[in-house]
Amino acid sequence: KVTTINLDQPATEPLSIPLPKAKSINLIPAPESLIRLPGEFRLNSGTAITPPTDKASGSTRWLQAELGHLLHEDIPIHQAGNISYQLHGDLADGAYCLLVEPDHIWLQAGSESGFVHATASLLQLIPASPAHQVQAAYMIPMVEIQDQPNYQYRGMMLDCARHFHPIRRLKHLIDHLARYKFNTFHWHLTDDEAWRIEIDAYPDLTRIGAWRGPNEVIQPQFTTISQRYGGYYSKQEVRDLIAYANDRGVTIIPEIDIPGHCRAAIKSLPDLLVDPNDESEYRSTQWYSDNILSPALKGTYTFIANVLEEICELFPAPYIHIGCDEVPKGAWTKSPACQQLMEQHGYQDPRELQGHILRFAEEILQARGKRMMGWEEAANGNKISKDTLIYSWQNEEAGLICAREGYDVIMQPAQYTYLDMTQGYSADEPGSDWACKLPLDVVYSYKPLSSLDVNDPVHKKILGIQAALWCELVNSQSRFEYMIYPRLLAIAELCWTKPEKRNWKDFKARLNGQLAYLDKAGINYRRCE
Ligand code: TNX
Repeated sequence: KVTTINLDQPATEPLSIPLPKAKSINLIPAPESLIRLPGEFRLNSGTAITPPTDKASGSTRWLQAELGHLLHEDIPIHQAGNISYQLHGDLADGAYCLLVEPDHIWLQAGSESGFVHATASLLQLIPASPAHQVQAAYMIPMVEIQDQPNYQYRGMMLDCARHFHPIRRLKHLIDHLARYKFNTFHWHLTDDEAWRIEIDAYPDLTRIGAWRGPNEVIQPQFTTISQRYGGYYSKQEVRDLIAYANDRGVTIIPEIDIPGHCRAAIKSLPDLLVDPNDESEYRSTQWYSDNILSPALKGTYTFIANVLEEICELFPAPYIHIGCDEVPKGAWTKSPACQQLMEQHGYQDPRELQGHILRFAEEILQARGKRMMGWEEAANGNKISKDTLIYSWQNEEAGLICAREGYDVIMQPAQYTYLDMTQGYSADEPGSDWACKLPLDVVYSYKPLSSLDVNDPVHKKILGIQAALWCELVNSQSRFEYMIYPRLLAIAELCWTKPEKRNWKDFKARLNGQLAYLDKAGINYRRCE
């Protein structure tokens, strides 16, 4: 069919589709300042981006992908475009201005991250249309926004070991992390139940360790899995995900959890990792009795060095997380080789052996120019340097103690940020509750560091806040979404917005606007009362 276009007539949108009006502005996290002006910018097939500065090239790709998705056509880049990224050297790292005028949108920043944040705000200003409906135009309200983050580190940890999350799901999550101005994805890649990352030196780690069942006993229900299932990430998939996240301003930090939570590695490489003379008896929190690496085995150090070497090479992030949570009492107590190692170094307590392993890992990472990160237990035993960054998870106080000792700290207190905790009070509400029950309003009620005096120098040691989804009980896309949304949005605001600007009622009102978007995206978020 040939269509004749009358060039004398201005292009119009098809009349049958009503134009959605720009309504209230529902940004999450709340920006520092926002002025609404009368007027609107019409986003349609005439929209184009002017050639961006270097620092905005990732943001531009992200914006093109999102707008292309909304309009079902490619957004070109040319000199006469009506969306422009402008470099403003005086804007601090992460800060941005967003100006929407009727005929032009300006995104201004002095840093890559600032451009990403401006893009995130712009995307949130686009009104959500009904699910699966492509519109010919979207009306973006005329605004002037000036904004900057409260915390420099804004993260989410995802456990991909207990259950495997396919790359598609991770990309979708990263889209949302970026949309809500998170800048870090902490990727928990290994645990007792599985090992999820390809390591060239040890193909058995994924050939054996990436698969669960049958007849495997999983905790805490002691149920049996009848089918073999699982999966792992190839190095090529990882590189691709890193690039994808990088365009969206999200750094990916890998976690290889040692010396506890190592059952999958030990079962995969028994010749290397099993000390046949170790008769120690222990039960981990998750009830395993065979999941701790031995500090007295040469193989342990070969393993750590080889794995970390490949991880350092694969991930450009300046940090590598080595776990170090939950090594149970009793480990290493009945091993002649561990006994000997303790005597050799004058250690009084078997738990010092953990520091021994960590110090080795830290040296490897430092030699490759990386900073080590670990859970709060990594600070026990005083063997590692203060250069290691600590994540506190049991409560905020544990993190404050580490900060006072001189560590930089990320706060991830289970009582407020654990998305695996149940979000309601009825018995059929999914999730666990060992730390608390965690409905949305409790998440939002978290007042980080409120126990500290405003002038306490410890404030400077707290780099940020992180949400965490542990996945013992999360084995499907729909459960994954249900546990994450909308609580992630509350944590986004705790990370970004200054405390004096946070207000629960106001947040709830803005959340309604975001829920319309989540509906459109087909996300199975938990409905709020
Ligand atoms: C504690 S938080 C763990 C995880 C569990 C989680 C369940 C932390 C460092 N370790 O191994 O999955 O609780 O909520």
